[in-house]
Amino acid sequence: MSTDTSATRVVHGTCHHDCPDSCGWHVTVAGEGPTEQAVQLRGNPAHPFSKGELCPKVNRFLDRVYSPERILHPMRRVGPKGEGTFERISWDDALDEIATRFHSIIAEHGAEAIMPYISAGNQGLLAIMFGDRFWHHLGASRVLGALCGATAGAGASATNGTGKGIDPSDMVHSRLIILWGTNTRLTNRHLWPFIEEARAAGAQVVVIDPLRTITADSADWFLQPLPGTDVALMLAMMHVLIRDGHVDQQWVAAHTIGFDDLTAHVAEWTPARAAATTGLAVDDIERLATMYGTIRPSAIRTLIGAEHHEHGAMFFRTLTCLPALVGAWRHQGGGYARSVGVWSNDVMDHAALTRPDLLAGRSPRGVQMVHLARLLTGDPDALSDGPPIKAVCMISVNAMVSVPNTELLRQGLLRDDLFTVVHDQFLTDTARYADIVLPATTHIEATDVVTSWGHLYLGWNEAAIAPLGEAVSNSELHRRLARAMGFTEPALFDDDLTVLRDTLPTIDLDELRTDAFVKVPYPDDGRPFADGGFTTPSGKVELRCDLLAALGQPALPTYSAPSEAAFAPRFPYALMTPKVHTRFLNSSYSHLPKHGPLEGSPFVEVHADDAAALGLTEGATVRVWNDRGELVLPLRLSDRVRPGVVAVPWGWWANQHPGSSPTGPVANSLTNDTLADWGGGSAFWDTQVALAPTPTAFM
Ligand SMILES: Nc1nc2c(c(=O)[nH]1)N[C@H]1C(S)=C(S)[C@@H](COP(=O)(O)OP(=O)(O)OC[C@H]3O[C@@H](n4cnc5c(=O)[nH]c(N)nc54)[C@H](O)[C@@H]3O)O[C@H]1N2
Ligand SMILES: Nc1nc2c(c(=O)[nH]1)N[C@H]1C(S)=C(S)[C@@H](COP(=O)(O)OP(=O)(O)OC[C@H]3O[C@@H](n4cnc5c(=O)[nH]c(N)nc54)[C@H](O)[C@@H]3O)O[C@H]1N2
Ligand code: SF4
Ligand SMILES: [Mo]
Repeated sequence: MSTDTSATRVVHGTCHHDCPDSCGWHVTVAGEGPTEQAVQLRGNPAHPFSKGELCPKVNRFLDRVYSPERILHPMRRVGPKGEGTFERISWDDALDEIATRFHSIIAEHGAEAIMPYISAGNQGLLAIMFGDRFWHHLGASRVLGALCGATAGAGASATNGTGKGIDPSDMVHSRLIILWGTNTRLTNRHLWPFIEEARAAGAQVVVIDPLRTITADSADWFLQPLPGTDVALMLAMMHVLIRDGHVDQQWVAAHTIGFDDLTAHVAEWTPARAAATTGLAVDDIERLATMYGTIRPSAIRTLIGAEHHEHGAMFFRTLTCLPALVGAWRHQGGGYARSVGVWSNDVMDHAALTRPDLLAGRSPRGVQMVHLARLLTGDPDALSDGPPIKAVCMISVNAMVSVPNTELLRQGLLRDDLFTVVHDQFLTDTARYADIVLPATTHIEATDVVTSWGHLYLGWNEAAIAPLGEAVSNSELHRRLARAMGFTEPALFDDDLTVLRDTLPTIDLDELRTDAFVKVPYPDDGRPFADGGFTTPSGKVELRCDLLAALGQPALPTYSAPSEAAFAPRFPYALMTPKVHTRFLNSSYSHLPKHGPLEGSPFVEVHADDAAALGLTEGATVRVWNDRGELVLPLRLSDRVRPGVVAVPWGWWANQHPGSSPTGPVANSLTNDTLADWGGGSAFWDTQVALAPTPTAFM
């Protein structure tokens, strides 16, 4: 757990950010009691995946911990919502006020009028899930779906019955690696050395992305389809694989259902047809399919970005059919590599952590996480049954930056009759709208276990220092809320170590605490599905999925254009709002002085042809708008986007936009909050906008 020298001690930790790499770290702490200070935070060289390296965000993590901007005590809002004026109050007063409001809301509207809103700002098991116990016991609205990951998992599960894929680091054995809708070098940087290792052994690396990312720049071959059109490309690949005899007939016969239906279905998906839909060249589609049909082992790697579409689940459902057709699962380094968090589920007793039994037979109504803006503004389609939302408790989320349709969300958060609680480390754009702001610990101030979605190691995180000020961890917050509400159910008050022991019954926590990480079970030969073993109703890869048909979705992989395309006559440009900054992790860091300013400031990337057609030049001030919102940004001429596609980097808070204020618009002011086809994600990147010059000048 820690190594002591006379002056300092070194404590094991694991990064908590919503990042696939879950790096191991060491915190060096000097002093005791009032003089205690974390003096260094460095990568743990023994960590098998991150190998001692962190990243440009977390190399300066202590700037975050000791930032003068940290919220260190509870606060009550004293000015108008959004203005950001608060007074310091005691924890007792804060909890009293919350409990009083919750009790009166429950008496008048029922507990479903209260909504927890917990995202993955801290991915520790306790941080993200222990609170479920409290919300279950309260009978609050159940939050369905997620801002991240739910659609991808649901799409892959339709085909395979499970979200499981191969261990991404096994791609060292691959000879063809297709990075499909993932920006590895930025978002999953510690995987890149494994890819380079494969490449040194002869692997070819193909990137498929509507944006020419830094990963695309490092690929052997880059394909740039129009956003949201990949399913057409996949169907044409299937067409070529079948036409040219590249299907592994033996594997398909043994481990799939629906091949004949699929064959008939993709007959019309010629490369020429897919070329017209995707904007790719026919020859490139043929070449990609032939490579995929002939090179072994082949791995398709994807992560999250491609799910942010109305047909995001269909992307993942269709993609997972490809390795089955060519029998890619036969080989180590063959198959499909996505989030591997599902492997950790095998060692986790999820029910022991979240205690659904505390619902005590009730089944509170479900509300969609990505529909926060619609829920808070009483949209009857989003809130079809039950009471209006009267209170929201936001934990580990900066919704005003991260959730789609920000301007509608602002209207919701401005409601006088909405009681908003925010628990965070900083006065985020979201916290400004809170009635009560509560101080959160950083990850070096709380013990937890972090499961990873990028590698197979569980990581221990030991509290290295005592909480600063009056900050509390997410688990302690929920214990305090339970006490303030007058609840007596013992499970709401379990201490952290008890909860972790119950959650990870097969893991020796003392050993984990000493070693810092432990690998979750995974087949030794690295071929989890070589001989089938899928968990669909048929036990096979479902090329035809009758469960989907029962949900009203096509049983066979099917391309559909997004509904947002109907706005193209008024809003002709497709808008991407991606993660592009090496010093940002989602909405975190852009406000810190050694992070945000070093990344410049927001801009809109436009292809030279589009800029010329609009009469715009580099640095021009551009209005970017649609019916949801409007941004005014400097134009950057870019060959990273195709004509017809524009990009605004995401992660900036409002006041970092040129000429803006803390209550100004952000990238998500423009984005689409349509629910994905299934799984409960958002169609962030099916967003159409218009562009025009504007006379506004920036200082
Ligand atoms: N336009 C656009 N929008 C997007 C995306 C995109 O690519 N483009 N990406 C989407 C994706 S994939 C995701 S995951 C979401 C992420 O959206 P968020 O979940 O909002 O992002 P984070 O910045 O990771 O974390 C949010 C907050 O958690 C706080 N925090 C950190 N640790 C703790 C803790 O221990 N306790 C508490 N209470 N708070 C803590 C941080 O200070 C931060 O303010 O955004 C989504 N939104
Ligand atoms: N530096 C840094 N690292 C991060 C984060 C961060 O904010 N900053 N965020 C973390 C989080 S929360 C997550 S979820 C992961 C995400 O990890 P990734 O999924 O790798 O990253 P994204 O940038 O969300 O999306 C990947 C790519 O998908 C592309 N894409 C979008 N739509 C389509 C499409 O229709 N077709 C295809 N082929 N590609 C498409 C985008 O252009 C983008 O380049 O990254 C994590 N790592
Ligand atoms: S943000 Fe990601 S890459 Fe950076 S230290 Fe954390 S887990 Fe590692
Ligand atoms: Mo994410």
